Amino acid sequence: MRILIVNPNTTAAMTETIGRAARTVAAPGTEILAVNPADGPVSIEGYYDEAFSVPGLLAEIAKGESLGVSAHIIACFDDTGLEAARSLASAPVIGIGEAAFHLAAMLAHRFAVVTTLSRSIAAIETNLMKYGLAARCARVRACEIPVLSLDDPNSNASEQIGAEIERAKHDDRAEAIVLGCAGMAELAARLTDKHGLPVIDGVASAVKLAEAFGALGLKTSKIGAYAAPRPKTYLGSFAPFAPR
Ligand code: 5HY
Repeated sequence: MRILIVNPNTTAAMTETIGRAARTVAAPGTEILAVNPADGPVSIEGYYDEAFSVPGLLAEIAKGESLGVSAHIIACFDDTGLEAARSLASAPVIGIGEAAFHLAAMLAHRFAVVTTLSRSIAAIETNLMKYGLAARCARVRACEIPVLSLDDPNSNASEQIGAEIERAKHDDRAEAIVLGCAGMAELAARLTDKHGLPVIDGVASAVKLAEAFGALGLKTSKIGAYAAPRPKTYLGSFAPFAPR
């Protein structure tokens, strides 16, 4: 099967990290296509960045559909543009945030999230409510490292995230941790070993869920919320996005 993973920000180095993490867990015979839009924010930190990442994301999803991929993954922890992508695509669309939340809820009574900046917390809390999992998440924490500083050796990211993990264990009674950024994907195994609880990365979670949907022959329901958009005219620079 072939899985398209879209990093909705425009930083190619982060897309490579995401692709590497996905290929590490992909089953033999699963091909990973990791892409990012050419236009849009270099990182997504809050609602404004998120809004400007969605058109580029949807353009990549449309390309994946024309390639006939078996599934799409949105590799931004805010699950940016998830519902629009599900309306556009026939193949399943998995957000790394939703994927990680569900795995955490099946491994622990209470979990916590450690994301990048505090400004990203609100969107994650809103998604937890939307997915019906807010009651299982003790707290969404931030390590206060900007998205593009995660792979800077001087950012001390692993230690900073680790400190929040220890606070979540002791103060929030968290029994599992969800890493709240696609750029943290390669830290999960080391943090699990170091902190003695499941530390879950959404990229790997989404890849295995995509494979499961493929194996089960399950696709997005197109008879309700995610029905194809009604054909209509879009004016101006968005004309190419018009539903036909
Ligand atoms: C992400 N931003 O996974 C989110 C994480 C965040 O560019 N990729 C980004 O901090 O909201």
